[in-house]
Amino acid sequence: MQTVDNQYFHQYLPGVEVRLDSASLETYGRDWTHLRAPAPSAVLFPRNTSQVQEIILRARQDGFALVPSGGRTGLSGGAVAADGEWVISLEKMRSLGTVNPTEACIQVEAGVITATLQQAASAAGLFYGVDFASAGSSQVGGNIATNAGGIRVLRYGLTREQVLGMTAVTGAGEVLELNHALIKNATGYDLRHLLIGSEGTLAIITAATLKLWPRPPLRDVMLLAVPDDQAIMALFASARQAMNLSAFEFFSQACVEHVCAHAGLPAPLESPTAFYALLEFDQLDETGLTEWFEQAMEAGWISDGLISQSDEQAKQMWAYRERISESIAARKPYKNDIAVRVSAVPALLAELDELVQQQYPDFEVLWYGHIGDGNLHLNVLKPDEMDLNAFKAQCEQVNELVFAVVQKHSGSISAEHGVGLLKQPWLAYSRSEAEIALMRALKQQFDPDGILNPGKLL
Ligand code: S2G
Ligand code: ZN
Repeated sequence: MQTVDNQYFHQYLPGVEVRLDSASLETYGRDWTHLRAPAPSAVLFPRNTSQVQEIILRARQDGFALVPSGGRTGLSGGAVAADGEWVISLEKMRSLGTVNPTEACIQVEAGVITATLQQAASAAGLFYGVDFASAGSSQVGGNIATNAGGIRVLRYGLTREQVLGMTAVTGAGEVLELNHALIKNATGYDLRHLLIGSEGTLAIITAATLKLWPRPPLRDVMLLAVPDDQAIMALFASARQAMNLSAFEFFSQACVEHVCAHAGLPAPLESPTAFYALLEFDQLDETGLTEWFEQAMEAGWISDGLISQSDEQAKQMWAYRERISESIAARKPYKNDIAVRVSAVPALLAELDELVQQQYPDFEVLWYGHIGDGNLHLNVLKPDEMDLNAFKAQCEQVNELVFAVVQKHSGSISAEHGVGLLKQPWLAYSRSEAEIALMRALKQQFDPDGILNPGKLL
C-alpha cells in the first residue's frame, strides 16, 4: 500500500482539503466509544459530492479503506478509524436549502448539525421530528447512516421516516440520486431505505431532503413516580389511550441520583422511587388530566407526579432524562441498547432484572430509555478501581445471556445505536443466516472492493 503524504494528495486529489497532523488523526479517528486507539492515515474534508466521488475512486485505485465521519457521536464504534484508513469528514458540507413550505421539506448537506436543521425548521414555523441529547454535535449524514431515533419516535418515527430523498456515493464511486423527494414512487426497490442505517458500509451519504412537520401544539410534560417496572407498561397503555403522546421515557432512581449529582439538580419529586416515567403530550384540559392522574394513582401505577406549568419547567423535567448519558460518561459505562415489541417489554424487564442481579452483583446497573418504542438502555457502570479491559470482558460474557433473552423475544441487540464494531460479534442474535448472507451480497454490489468502513456491522 502506498504511503500517503501531502505530495500524494496534492498530486492525486488536488483541491481536496487534507490533514495529516497527529492531532487531527486522533480527533477524527474516534467516536464516543473507547474501543480502539484512533490511527487513520489521513483526514479528508470534501466540499461537495463530486469530491467525495473522486476520493472513493482514488481510494479504490490505490487500495485505501475509507471511514465516513460526521459528528462522531456514535456509541458503537461505527466511525472509529484504527487501521490506517482515510477518514472522510463531511463537516465542510453543511449547506442548508430553504424550507419548501408547499412540500414541508428542506434539502441539507450531510455535514449540517442536527440542531441547526431543527432551528431552520422552527424559523420557518415547522418542526423537525427527530431529537436526542447529542443533537448539538451530531450531523444529519451520520443520523441517516445510523437511522438515529431519539426521544420522539413514538410520534414522528426514526430518521428513516424523515428522509424523502438522498444523494449518496457508493463504494464503487457511483453517484446515486435516490427518490428525488417524491411522496409516491412505485418503481422498484427503494434503495434509499437500504442506505438508511447502513453505517457508511454501502455508500457515503452527501445530502438529503428531509420531511418537516407542522409545529406541534402546546405540550405538557409529566414526571411520574412508578413503583415497579411492571407498572410502567400498564401506565403506557393507559396514557396512550388518554392523551396524544409524543414521548414516553423511563429511567431508574439510580439514573436520577447520577444526574442530580452531576448537574447539581434537586430531586425531582418528594421521595425516591424505583422508576420514573416522563411523558410529553399535547396539552389536555384540566379535568381530563386530573381524572387520568387519579385513575393511575388508584390503579397503583404511580405514587406521585408532577406536571409542567411552563416551557421552562418542562425543559427542567426533561433534563432528568436527557442528561443521564453525560452524567455517567466518566464511569465508562458498558452500554446495551436493546429493543423488543412493546408488548414484550414487561417480560423482558423481568427476565433481564433477574439476570442482571445474578451476573452483575457488584456492578451498578442503570436502566433508562424510550420504553414507548420498546427500546431499553441497560448501562453497567465500571467500578472505579476495576481495569477497563477486565470490566469490558466481564460485560461481554454477560452479553451472550442478555442477547439470548432478547433473541427469545425476537428483539434487537441494537435498537438505535447501530452495530458498528461493538455489536458486530453478536449480530446473529438478531439477524438470520439468510439475512446476513443477503446483507453481505448487497455489500459486495455497493462496495465491490470492500473499502467502505471495513469491519463495521458485517
Ligand atoms: C439515550 C443516548 C446514548 C446513551 O439517552 O436515549 O440513546 O447513553 C441514549 O445510551
Ligand atoms: Zn436512546
